Amino acid sequence: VSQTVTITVTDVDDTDPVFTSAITASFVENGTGTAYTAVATDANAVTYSLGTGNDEGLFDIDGSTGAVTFQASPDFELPADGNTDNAYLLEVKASDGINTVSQTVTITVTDVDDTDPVFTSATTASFVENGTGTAYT
Ligand SMILES: [Ca+2]
Ligand SMILES: [Ca+2]
Ligand SMILES: [Ca+2]
Ligand SMILES: [Ca+2]
Repeated sequence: VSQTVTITVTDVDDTDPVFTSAITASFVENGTGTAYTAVATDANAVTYSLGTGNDEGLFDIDGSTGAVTFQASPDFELPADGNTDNAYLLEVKASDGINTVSQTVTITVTDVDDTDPVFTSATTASFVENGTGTAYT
């Protein structure tokens, strides 16, 4: 006897997501909100996450939008990144549920003048009566 057997090959998503977002961004100190947005394309829905081992612990990422935010507003004068050079390094991951790819992103915190001027002149002066000219500088 004989029988006919049909073997159907089923599809597996074996195509990696592809990052289209930049690998650098800059962010003004003392700011809040999105510092960087990870974007990767794939035939399927992509979810985002952060790696470990760099400065990722200082950031949050929105798994569906890829928006990266500082957990605490960065201070240029007190950099919190590993080597305190205001260049924050993080590994961003994109997954389609099966395949995960990553890229390393550098977010550079830029300086704003947030230091008040400081008076160095004396707080008292004396001036001889009947005089003219500069009384105090
Ligand atoms: Ca895919
Ligand atoms: Ca500052
Ligand atoms: Ca750094
Ligand atoms: Ca500053």
